[in-house]
Amino acid sequence: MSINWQPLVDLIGRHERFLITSHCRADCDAVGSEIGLALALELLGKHARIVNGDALPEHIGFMDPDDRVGELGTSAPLESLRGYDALVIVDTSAWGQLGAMADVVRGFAGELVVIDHHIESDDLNATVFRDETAEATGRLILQLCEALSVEVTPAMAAPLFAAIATDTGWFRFSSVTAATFQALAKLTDAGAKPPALFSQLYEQHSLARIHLRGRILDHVTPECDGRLMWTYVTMDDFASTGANRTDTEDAINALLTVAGAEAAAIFVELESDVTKVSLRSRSDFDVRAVAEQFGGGGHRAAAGITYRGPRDEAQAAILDALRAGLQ
Ligand SMILES: [Mn+2]
Repeated sequence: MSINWQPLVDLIGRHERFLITSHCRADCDAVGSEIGLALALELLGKHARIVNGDALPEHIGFMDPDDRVGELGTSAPLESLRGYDALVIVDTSAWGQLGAMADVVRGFAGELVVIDHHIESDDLNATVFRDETAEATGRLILQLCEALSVEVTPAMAAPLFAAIATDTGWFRFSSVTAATFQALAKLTDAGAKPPALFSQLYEQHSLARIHLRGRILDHVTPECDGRLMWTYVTMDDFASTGANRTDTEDAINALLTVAGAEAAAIFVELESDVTKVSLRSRSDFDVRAVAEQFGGGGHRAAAGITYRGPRDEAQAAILDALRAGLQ
């Protein structure tokens, strides 16, 4: 599927002042798409401003070296958002993900545009440019640049490369196609530096995170003849390593590197009676179905549960459901 960009090219030609936003808890695809689009509009002589509903997460601050991403209510007061001709929403089409920007979108008097690659979508009353087959919104912004005949600068190439790199897990997800690498080749030609971006994205962890990872790996236990791998983190693991909650992110994927593992689970003890559970599958096994039994949700291959109860209770109940599902 490919998008006909001409209506957006025409819309951009008609207007001068553009607001750009994305989902809260921005990731590299969100902010990379915002910055790439803002710089493209500026090369066309337009005014572009990025405002999100919350602050840019600290760990991706490197994506915004010129401090372009504003936060509604702090660096971007509500009254300063008047007088824009168009508001472009990138990398989401969900009211619930816009945070405080949802009210700005609802009350916006100018043209509303969505550029997105997600299947799940609300009607934002916008002109929508969507390609669910695209691995990242960043690649759609690159397509738009081509439609606009804007030459990609190094300042655009780096965030767009990071956008595609992170939404594909550094080019290893099933969403990756030849078009992914064609886009990456263009961005590398335009000045993106893959080794430096890899280091910024994946090699900036704290020592505490590595120590926590050690605990997590030490606790890995096989079930169902090795088809299921599970592990846990206790409040004491956090305290004794000095790691924080976000340091458990991505750890579960290490469990799926064991040969024969089809599914994985991690039980994170946040409080004595709150356990955060993440589930992954790399087979046909549907972990969302298990998550939904406990009030959680997600996707077939990645799902989560916030379990109101002690960790041992969560483990007993959810491991039972996983064993039953893997029979
Ligand atoms: Mn995305």
